[in-house]
Amino acid sequence: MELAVPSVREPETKAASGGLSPQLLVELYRLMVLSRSVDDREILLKRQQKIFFQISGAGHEALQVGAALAMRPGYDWFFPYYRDRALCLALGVTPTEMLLQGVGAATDPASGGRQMPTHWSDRALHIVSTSSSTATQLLHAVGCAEAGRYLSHHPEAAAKSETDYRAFRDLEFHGDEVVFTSLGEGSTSQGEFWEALNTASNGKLPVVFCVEDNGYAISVPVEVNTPGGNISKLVANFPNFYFAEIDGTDPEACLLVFQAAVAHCRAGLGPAFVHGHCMRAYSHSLSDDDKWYRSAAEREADALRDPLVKMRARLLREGILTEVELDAMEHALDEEAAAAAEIALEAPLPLVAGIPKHVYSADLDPTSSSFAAEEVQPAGSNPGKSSTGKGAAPHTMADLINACLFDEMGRDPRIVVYGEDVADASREEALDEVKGKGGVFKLTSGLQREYGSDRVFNSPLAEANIVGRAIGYGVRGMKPVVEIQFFDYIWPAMHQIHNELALMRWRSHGEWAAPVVIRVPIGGYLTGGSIYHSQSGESIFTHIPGLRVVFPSNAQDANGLLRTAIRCDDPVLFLEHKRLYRESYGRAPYPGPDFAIPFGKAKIVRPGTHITLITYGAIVPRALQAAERAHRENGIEVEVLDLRTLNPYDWEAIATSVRKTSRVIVAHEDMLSWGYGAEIAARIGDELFEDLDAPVKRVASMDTFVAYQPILEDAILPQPEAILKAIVDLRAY
Ligand SMILES: Cc1ncc(C[n+]2csc(CCOP(=O)(O)OP(=O)(O)O)c2C)c(N)n1
Ligand SMILES: [Mg+2]
Repeated sequence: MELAVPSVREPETKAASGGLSPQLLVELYRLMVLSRSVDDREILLKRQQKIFFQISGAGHEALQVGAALAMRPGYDWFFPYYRDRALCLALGVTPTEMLLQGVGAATDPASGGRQMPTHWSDRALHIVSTSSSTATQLLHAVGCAEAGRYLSHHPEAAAKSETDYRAFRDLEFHGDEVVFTSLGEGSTSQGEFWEALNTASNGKLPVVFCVEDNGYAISVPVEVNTPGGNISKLVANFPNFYFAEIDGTDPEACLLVFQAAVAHCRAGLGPAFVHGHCMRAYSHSLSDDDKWYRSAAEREADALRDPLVKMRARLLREGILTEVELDAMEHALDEEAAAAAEIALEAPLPLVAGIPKHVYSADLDPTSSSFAAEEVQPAGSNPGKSSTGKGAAPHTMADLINACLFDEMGRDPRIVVYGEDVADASREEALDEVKGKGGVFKLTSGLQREYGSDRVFNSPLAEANIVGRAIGYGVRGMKPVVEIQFFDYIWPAMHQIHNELALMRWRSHGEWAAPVVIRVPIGGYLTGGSIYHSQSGESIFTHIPGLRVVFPSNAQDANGLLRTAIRCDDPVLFLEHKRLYRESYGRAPYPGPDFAIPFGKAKIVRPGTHITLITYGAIVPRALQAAERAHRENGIEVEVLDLRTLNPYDWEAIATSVRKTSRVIVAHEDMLSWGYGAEIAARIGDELFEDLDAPVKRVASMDTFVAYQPILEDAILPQPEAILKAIVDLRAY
């Protein structure tokens, strides 16, 4: 039974009867029952072992249909969570599409068989791919809202370009668009929940936060997660919000409140926080049984609040539908779900050969010759706007990174730069009299002054916030180039990097991507940098499929590789060695505004015939010192290979050199065990065994953190002497 309700998305004023029109009440019920029918069908399929996981939205339907009908799919934006079946159905996802994901079909439009059921994604409807991680999506929603606002203030940014990632991005935006995001009450314990509220509140962003409070987080009751047991009380003092706490089992109350919440956001007054008390009609998932931890009395009391039971009773009580009509409607919806299941069970399964598809962009290959603009332009031909880093005089790595940011921001209005302390001054009125901060290492100096405070700004002191928001910007086609102040503090963002940023493209089967650049000062040799300002750890990130990792060793490479990172269609972790920022080693003239270096191309920084030394970053100058001494003192000719990018890395260059020398050392600053060199050494042992005359050697730091006292620091980090010793030993092997 289809009941068309043409005006369903128009704000309903209360009818004379004191409520919504009967037609709309029936439509709300239809959507709720359809959602439950699809859940019940999935549960059956799971019990028959035809699908492999099930988690339901049962008990949450009223809240969700209320939210969906207050918003505009394909116009507004949605960052839901796994319970939001009724929301997604009401937005326009079909039962068939949902069950295609259940069976893991090739034709599952949300993920091509990669994600569990209820991990929503629909490009046309603006439902952005979500993960299983609780609360990460809230920061994406915040970044998405910021991007929408930015684009409506800078419509020129929507223009396409033929030359970079923008060629593949059609940008849509509306000045009054609203972003919806939801989570369970237990997930409000996550720091990312609070980080999202902070930024939404501060920026008066049009984000509707919906807390679906069913009283439990798997087996953990609300009072354990939330002091006092009520999240509304805790968030009440955030400025600029519209707040509502409602009975989330009453679809009418929900719709009316969401209409008010959305109106607040559309009017630009700020975000909204809707806290709906719903219930769990079933256990957490089919892997759970709530009889293990809830009393019978509690479960029975909860069952009385089932929104379907209540709404059915109301439709009968008010004479809107008869028992016979309700039975017919419910039966028809059950049939609809059953028919969808039939289609899903017949659907083609994904091909094993397709597994690597969409790990990286298929549109733009950063190793391709289109990035090979290694031609250095004559100095002075591009005056640029930066006060530093231009002209023929040799410049530091810091200067040439700054120059690249200046050039690229001038070229591409989609770039925004933010992070901790990256602005010149958040209080703009001070800019007339102050020099400006521009980053703790001054790498972003002058950018705010040149490009304005909506393109270059300070983030809160929260690393997950920085990366999570960047993902929201990224899925809208913007290019955030964010800074994590020190590699040592990247860890709060690790969840966002690992589970969200790097996965967005693969898990959505190419539908969404967040080609964000994260610049990170890294490394030691600082004399006194100690434990929390000396860390390395690049192999932890090269172990993440979907993330490019770049690690330049000199000013010119840093400039060219950062340009490629910015123009590339994949997320990039751009590691900048702090010790190299202002070294006299590796300075270079300004190479021009289009100088780029493709990823995956190593550089022979010293040719040699006896030993191949593979390295990168701050070990490059140390390896060169050791190689010079080996030449002078021992007559050994070492070929030093600077990898420059770690994912992808240049296997061809490694293999060519090793075939020539038959002896190889891999040297890096990070700890020896499980370090980047372990993978390179293992692959050489595996694929070049026949070419080797000696075992592969590694030089790296000790398996400890870096200590403060310089004597300890020197002993912990690999020094040129240790590299020289390895060279001499290996030659004698
Ligand atoms: C970051 C993270 N930690 C743990 C989990 C495992 N987990 C999945 S759902 C869940 C409970 C969530 O409870 P709540 O936020 O109240 O949402 P509900 O499922 O009740 O709707 C947990 C612990 C996860 N998915 N993500
Ligand atoms: Mg819950």
